[in-house]
Parts: sequence; structure tokens; C-alpha cells
Amino acid sequence: MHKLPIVILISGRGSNMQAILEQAAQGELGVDIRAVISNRPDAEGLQTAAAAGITTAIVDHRDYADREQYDQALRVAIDSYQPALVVLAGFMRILTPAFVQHYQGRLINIHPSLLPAFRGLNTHQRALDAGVSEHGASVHYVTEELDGGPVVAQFRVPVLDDDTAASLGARVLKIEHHLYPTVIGWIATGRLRYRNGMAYLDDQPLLTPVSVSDSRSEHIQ
Ligand code: NHR
Ligand code: GAR
Repeated sequence: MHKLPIVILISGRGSNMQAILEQAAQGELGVDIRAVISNRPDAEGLQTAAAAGITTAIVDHRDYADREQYDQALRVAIDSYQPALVVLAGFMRILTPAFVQHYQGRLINIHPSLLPAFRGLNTHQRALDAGVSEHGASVHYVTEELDGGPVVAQFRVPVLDDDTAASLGARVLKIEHHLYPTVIGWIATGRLRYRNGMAYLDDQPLLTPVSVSDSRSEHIQ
């Protein structure tokens, strides 16, 4: 079977990356992980990837004068692996319009909130402060607008009375490890596509994100 070549970008722990690696290693995902690239030399995820026999690379943002130069170097590094899909997995650098345009429709992110709620950082504390009863994670195509690209799929979790940002974040992270490989699998099998700024699942425009617990995704799980 043809496998989708992917590159994963991380900045830290890399637990989402690890979830993707594990499913790929079981041959369940239909992807060929060409490389894991970090902007931070000390990212824990680099060790995890190397231990799994995956090629790793570092493109350190501190070595570049500005975001344009950094993103240019990152793009050269990524393209040397010729991925069909670039996966942001806890990658913490905002990307320039030129970078995002180069990978339009081939760049996805997992964000720890139910977008469009709580774009940006510190999502779990902000969800608690807002008093919402549900929180979760979203997978979206990356566009120039930060956390604003088409949302493909979401997974919801309840917010509990005694939650802290840490306990809520842990609940969300656990479902991220299920949500992200699920969506990557859809892309690998050609079910999920991006065209003219819109996401299509099974050739139907995705007008609302798939809730991974709903019927549209049942036969995937
Ligand atoms: N880039 C673009 N153009 N569009 C998006 O939707 C992006 C993106 C880059 C990263 C991930 C995102 C998230 O899921 C993401 C989506 C970093 C920041 C941030 O403020 C915000 C959102 C996201 C990632 N980063 C700081 C910066 O100045 C640095 C913070 C740090 O290093 O700890 O780049 O939430
Ligand atoms: C995840 O919760 C991911 O959704 C989030 O950071 C965590 C990374 O964990 N991403 C962002 O906040 C992007 N700004 P991981 O490194 O263990 O996958």
C-alpha cells in the first residue's frame, strides 16, 4: 500500500508525535514518517523519535535574525524530506504567511480547545476562567490566521467542578492522542482533502467539524 509521507514538527514533550509514531509503527495509519523536526534542541520528543528509529532534525529559531529567515530555513529542511503532509504537534512558533502559503492544504495543527473558542495560548486556564462546561481539542488546517483555518474534527471533554488547568489539560491531552491519529488516517486514505480553503470529507464539504464520537466517524474507530 502507498504510504503518505509526513514530517512532524514539535517544540517539546512530543506526546502527540509519540501517539502518531506508535500507530504508524503498528501499520495502522498509512503514513511514512520521514522526519521529526524541532525548533528547540532540548525538546524531549527528539529523544522519543530517535529511540523509535525516526530521523530527527533541529532548526533552532535562535539561529535566525527574524521569522522570515527562520521559516525559510525550516521550509528547506522540511522539503528535503518531500512530505505530502506537515503535522504540527505542539509546535510553538507562529508561522509566516509565506510559509503557510507554501504548505497550503498540506499543513495541519492540533489545538487544545474547541475552536473557535480560545485561540492562542493558555487555553485550559482560559476555559476554566470562562466557566465553560465543555472543553476539548480541535484539528484544523493551518492558514495565515492563527488557529483560524478550517476545523476538521473535534473531541469534547467535560469540565469538572474541581478541575485545575493541569487536570483539565491532562484530560484533553489524552483525547488528543486519539483525535490526531484519527484525522491523519483520514488524510492518508484520501478521505479528507483540502480545496479552495475548504475541507472535504468523503467529497462532502465539511460545514461543521466532525465530532469524533459522532456517526460520520463511527466506521473509522
Ligand atoms: N501559524 C499560523 N500561521 N497559523 C496557525 O494557525 C498556527 C501557526 C503556528 C502554530 C499552533 C498554535 C496552537 O495550536 C500554530 C498554529 C504558537 C503560538 C504562539 O503564540 C500560538 C498558537 C500556536 C502556536 N507562539 C509564540 C510565538 O511568538 C511563542 C510561544 C513559545 O515559544 O512558547 O511564536 O495554539
Ligand atoms: C498539546 O496539548 C497541543 O495541543 C498543544 O500543546 C500540547 C503539546 O503536547 N499545542 C499548542 O498549544 C500549540 N500552541 P505534546 O508536545 O506532548 O504533543
